[in-house]
Amino acid sequence: MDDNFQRKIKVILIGETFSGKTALFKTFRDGYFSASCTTVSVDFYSKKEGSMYMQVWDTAGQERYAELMSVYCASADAVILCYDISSKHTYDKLNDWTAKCDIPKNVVMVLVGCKADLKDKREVSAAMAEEEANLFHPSQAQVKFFEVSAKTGYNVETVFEYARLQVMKEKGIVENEKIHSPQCVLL
Ligand SMILES: Nc1nc2c(ncn2[C@@H]2O[C@H](COP(=O)(O)OP(=O)(O)OP(=O)(O)O)[C@@H](O)[C@H]2O)c(=O)[nH]1
Ligand SMILES: [Mg+2]
Repeated sequence: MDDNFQRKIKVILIGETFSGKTALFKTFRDGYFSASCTTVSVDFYSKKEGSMYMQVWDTAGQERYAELMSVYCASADAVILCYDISSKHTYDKLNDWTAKCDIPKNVVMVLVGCKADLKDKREVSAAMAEEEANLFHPSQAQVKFFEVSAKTGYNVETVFEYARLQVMKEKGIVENEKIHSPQCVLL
């Protein structure tokens, strides 16, 4: 393989405003939780993972940016669909977001209940989200469900690692190219 060639995985975060997308994005990027303001349009982050670049797009959840979502999602390898476990409203809006986004049929999708630390304010049960997760996929393919907390770091790495490995699996990409090397056979 050409050493200069780097494969890229595009992961996009979508969901209602205030659901916790930017906090999740920033905890993954920085390794710690910090205050976030509402996102304007989109933000990017690229991280090298093994032989790949994972490009994470943090989109704006405000209605006024909705028109751009189809453009952002068109080339997505993975979509992380976010809601806030303490806000039923953000869960109920998920279908609107998937409809607006024109998500590729073969996308890897992950359903993420953000702010898992706010258990005492919970409005969405994990059991319901897990049961309904596949319904959000454009081809009703499997949608893995996680609850995460950007504040405590709970499951943050797990979500992105799952998305990365699942995309690699779907695309038939092997992490270590040496696996393709011919075996040396001693005769
Ligand atoms: N307790 C707690 N608060 C969180 C967590 N994640 C985000 N928040 C808070 O929830 C609010 C909204 O978070 P954002 O990440 O900015 O939400 P967003 O989905 O990016 O919103 P838009 O950019 O408007 O689409 C902020 O006040 C965050 O500090 C979390 O894991 N736990
Ligand atoms: Mg944001």
